[in-house]
Amino acid sequence: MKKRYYITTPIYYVNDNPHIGHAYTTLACDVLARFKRLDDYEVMFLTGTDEHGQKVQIAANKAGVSPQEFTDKVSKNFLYLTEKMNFSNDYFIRTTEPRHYESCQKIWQKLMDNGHITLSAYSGWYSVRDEAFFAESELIDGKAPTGAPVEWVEEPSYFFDLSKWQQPLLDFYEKNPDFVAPASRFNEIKRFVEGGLKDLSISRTTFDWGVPVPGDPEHVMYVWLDALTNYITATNWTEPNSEDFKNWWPADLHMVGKDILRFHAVYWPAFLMAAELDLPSRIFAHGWWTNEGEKISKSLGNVIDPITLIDKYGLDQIRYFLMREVPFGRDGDFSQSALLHRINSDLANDLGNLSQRVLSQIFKNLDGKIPSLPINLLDDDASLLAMLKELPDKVRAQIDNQSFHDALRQIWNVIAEANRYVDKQAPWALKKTDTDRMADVLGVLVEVIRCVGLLTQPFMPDASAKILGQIKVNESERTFVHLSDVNLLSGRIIEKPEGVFPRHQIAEEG
Ligand code: ME8
Repeated sequence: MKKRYYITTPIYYVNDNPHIGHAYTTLACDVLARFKRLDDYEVMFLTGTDEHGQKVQIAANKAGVSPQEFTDKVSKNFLYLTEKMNFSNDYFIRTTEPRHYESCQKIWQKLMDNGHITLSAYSGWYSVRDEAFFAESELIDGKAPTGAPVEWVEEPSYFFDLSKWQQPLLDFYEKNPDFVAPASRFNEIKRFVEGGLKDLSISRTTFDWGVPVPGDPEHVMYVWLDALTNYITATNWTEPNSEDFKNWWPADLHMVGKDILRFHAVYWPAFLMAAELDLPSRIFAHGWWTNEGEKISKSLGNVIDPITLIDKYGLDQIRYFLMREVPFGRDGDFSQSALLHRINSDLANDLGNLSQRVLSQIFKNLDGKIPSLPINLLDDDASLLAMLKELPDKVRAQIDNQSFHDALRQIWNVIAEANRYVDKQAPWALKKTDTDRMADVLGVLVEVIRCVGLLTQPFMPDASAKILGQIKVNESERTFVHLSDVNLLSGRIIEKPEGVFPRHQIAEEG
């Protein structure tokens, strides 16, 4: 039986247009999902849209349409982004799906039956932008800690007994030291829980765009209980004896931005424990992008549209940049010059030139016939090939840690070494003096290009496919078991190679 891997993105609020931040989270999941599939896992990769709540209802009212019409229309923007970014998600969930209503009502009923929900009344501060409740003591200058405005809310409300879950959560964290990453964020979560938890208001009566509370339809469920439940809805857990649920739950990884870690690392595990469901294995909170040093926001008018970037620079260039530029987990700044540098230096020069130089020489000097590895390795051959052999495990370890930038750094270390090797061996000079040695050198290099091309597939699916296609790696030979198939290509005939990564003129950008 194949190993399974279930990975999720946050589901995005439909009141906003998709921007670089949304693309970033889903991209990280896409890289992981693709990597795991190539590594012989059966994968379920879930993304989608969060369509309920006061924020969405207000946006629909502003647009002068019903919330359902509004969400039908704007969720398509996110669907379009998944296509444009070449995301390989297996499903795109929408919280307005009927099965999701059933799922939310089922979890509610479980919490109710297990005695964790009571009816009372809420009075306090609510931030619609964050869809979160705040105590007076948490406000900063009369605003939510995120800077969002808050409003005073007084209404009947059901409460979840979150306060009772402090110790079980702390015990769980203790037993599962990798539950939240990066470690610094996990520490913040532990400090927060150690500080004590208050019962959580989980229903609202002052608007109606949400899932009705079973048996009390005056109330709609708090949007975060509804939203988090999407992760199990997608496993069809409401179906009796659901195979999908058995196969996929608990999730292996919930990928989120640091802004919503508390909901995932505190509330969600508490809901799941209270409903007697298993907890996800890991939650990774990545950092935030700023734009040329400024916070990205609609009001500042500096929102970065991923579609514009893709059209201008190419999809795989953007995918590479986002995964390479900023250590995953940290905040990062988006700058045009950093993007151009990565495109020209890492892609066009390092990888693009390596591949183009080697393939042109095979094409011109060996009639296009791919040579095998040398029978007698010289020291330089052996050391480059040894480095190449160690690469897959190194990359795998970084991917399992969600250190995407480090995975790419490892790959580019090998590319740099291969470029030094070409310069030193100078196969173009060997053409006149020792054609056997020339073929040996090109044989080593084509093996580097093959393994690098296989390993870059999750990051740059199209560009990698082009490179692999040029060296005649069949589609059935592109999974990671083939990494160790040395000499797979020997004797295959290549065509005239074409550059895969065009350079961008920096001067043009002004
Ligand atoms: O919070 N940099 O949805 P949301 C990096 N519906 N990532 C960013 C970003 C930035 N500048 N801006 C947004 C919600 N993100 C809820 C989630 S899940 C059960 C419900 C990303 O549309 C990041 O992943 O506000 C962040 O967590 C997410 O978008 C918030 O998306």
